[in-house]
Amino acid sequence: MTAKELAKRSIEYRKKILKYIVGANAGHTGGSLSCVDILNVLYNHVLNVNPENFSSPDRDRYIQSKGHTVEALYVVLADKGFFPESDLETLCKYKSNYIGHPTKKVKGVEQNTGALGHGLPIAVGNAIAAKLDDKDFRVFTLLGDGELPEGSNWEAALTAAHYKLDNLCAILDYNKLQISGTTAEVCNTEPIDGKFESFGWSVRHVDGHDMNALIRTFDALPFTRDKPSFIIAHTIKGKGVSFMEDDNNWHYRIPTMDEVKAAKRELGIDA
Ligand SMILES: Cc1ncc(C[n+]2csc(CCOP(=O)(O)OP(=O)(O)O)c2C)c(N)n1
Repeated sequence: MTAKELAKRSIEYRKKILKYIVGANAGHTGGSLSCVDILNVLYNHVLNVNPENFSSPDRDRYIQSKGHTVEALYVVLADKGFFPESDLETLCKYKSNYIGHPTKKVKGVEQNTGALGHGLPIAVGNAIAAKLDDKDFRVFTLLGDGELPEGSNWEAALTAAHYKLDNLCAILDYNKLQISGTTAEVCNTEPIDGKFESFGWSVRHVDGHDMNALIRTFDALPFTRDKPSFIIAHTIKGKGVSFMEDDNNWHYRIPTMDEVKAAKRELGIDA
């Protein structure tokens, strides 16, 4: 898929994220719009994973550590054919498997997440397993900048470098906001690049909404032989809808029908 095609796909994904969040009357709107371009490029350009090979031990692994933005993951997995999109009409409804955080009951989901700070340690374990089994699959995990203070991340970061996990890539959805304020106010982790470099990772920055830049960055993996790779993807919470962008009220807020119409107009889709 070309960068232009990917960009078009992201508009569709954004529209669907809003649709299913409104249908569920639940969901993490801002954070899903923040990370969906990264998921788009991962699933449509990078990952060797699809509904047919999902039970193969050789598939690539994607673990969404910032599990609360599961709506972005669901719309991408539905688009890739892991389950019928109509399943998402049950999102957050009684007895549905499509709950508000990733669960392995949903095909395509590698790991249950949502309690922040678990994705990177699990990804490290998967990457070590690949090395031990002499397998070529790669492991990717998406972290939020608000979850970085979790101590488990730093233990995992040390371990990844120690075991020279160049089959591992962690991507940071660096939108500078978390649940109750800016990440800098709540618990400052800056300088993030310097910290990961000092822990033995190879780090690059990228615009997390620029398809060409994301493609180039993922194509360059691993950035350094024998080192795990860390991508700081600069993003905007609520990206694509001007009145949601960089406004943390949208961390967990459901748009009204009028707001959905306005959002769709902005996205260039008939309301
Ligand atoms: C262990 C744990 N502590 C607290 C929470 C509550 N929580 C849910 S989302 C969130 C903020 C996460 O911020 P970030 O990862 O930056 O997500 P984004 O702003 O991109 O949505 C927090 C603290 C949680 N899910 N898990």
